[in-house]
Amino acid sequence: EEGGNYYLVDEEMVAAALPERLPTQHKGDFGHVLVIGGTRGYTGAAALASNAALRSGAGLVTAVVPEDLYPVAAAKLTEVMTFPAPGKDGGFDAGACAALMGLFGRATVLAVGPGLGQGEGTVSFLRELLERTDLPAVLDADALNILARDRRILTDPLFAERRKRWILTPHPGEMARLCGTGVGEIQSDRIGVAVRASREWGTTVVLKGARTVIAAPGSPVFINPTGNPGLASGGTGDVLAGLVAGLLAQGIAPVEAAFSGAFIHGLAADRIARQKGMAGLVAGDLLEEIPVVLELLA
Ligand code: NPW
Ligand code: AMP
Ligand code: MG
Repeated sequence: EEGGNYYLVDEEMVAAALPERLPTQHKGDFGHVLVIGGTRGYTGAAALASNAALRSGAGLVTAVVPEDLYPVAAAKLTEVMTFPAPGKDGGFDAGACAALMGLFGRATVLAVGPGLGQGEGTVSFLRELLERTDLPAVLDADALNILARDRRILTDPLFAERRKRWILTPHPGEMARLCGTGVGEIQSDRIGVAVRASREWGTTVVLKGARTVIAAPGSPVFINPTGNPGLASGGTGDVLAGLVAGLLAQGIAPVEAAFSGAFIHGLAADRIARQKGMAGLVAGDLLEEIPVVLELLA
């Protein structure tokens, strides 16, 4: 609630939200995540998000990258499938969406934004993508920066139904851009800002940073107590986006996927920091720790 009424996320809440794995289930039962991002200079972001989705238990993951970067992405990724989208100069073509419609038909959840870039073609591509797919989506990083430049998609009643299936994962800088304000204003009222944004846009909002705030319309507010400044390095947010998308793909409700993802991500970082310290923690370290944390919570 606005005014400071909230729940701290704990192990029991996350354990209750996590999906079971029954003896006869197969990969088709655990969802197919499409990660869309990874443009020139940022292929690592797409790789981190894709691997995190798989490590969270998703059945299938495909990384969709601009076709001229496809060999780079394919070389980085083994269990994750790769799909070359129309593009050039390391970015997506404005009309790339048409070539992806078949893939969307086979997907469960989108994770859009890690390393997406904000080139001219990409901006048009993202707009069309959000207009043409009904899929649940985690929107992160440059997807948020593009929405901040065209807030109509966040406020237009035409998109209200599909926004209910979106989880936005801004860091304070991205939230400041989305709200048209400064980082100071965001940080001085993190709960109020997240609650008002989730109501205004009708989406689940994950306001990242120390003590991540999770807000969704008609839901209590959740604060995540796990995590440490070891997470303050490049790529950790990309891991979170993939992790939340992977949980969402397994049929968890958006707000539960959001708070569970934040909790697991932070707990993984806390366990690594205890062994190796915080300074040298890198985003890739989190990937191998995610299954350990899932097993601990099960
Ligand atoms: P300042 O300095 O305060 O004005 P950006 P990015 C603010 C990809 N990546 N508290 C702060 O602003 C991403 O996926 C790829 C307060 C800061 O300067 C994106 O696509 C990687 N302020 C793209 O790069 C690894 C905070 O925001 C500015 C804050 C750009 O994403 C790296 C930086 O944010 C990266 O993930 C906080 N907690 N956090 C790869 N290996 O491929 C941020 N700010 O300008 O949105 O840039 O987050 O690096
Ligand atoms: P991004 O800025 O998108 O790479 O995301 C950074 C990730 O690290 C988010 O999940 C943040 O919540 C987390 N993070 C960054 N700094 C801290 C901190 N000091 N304490 C806890 N979590 C942090
Ligand atoms: Mg980020």
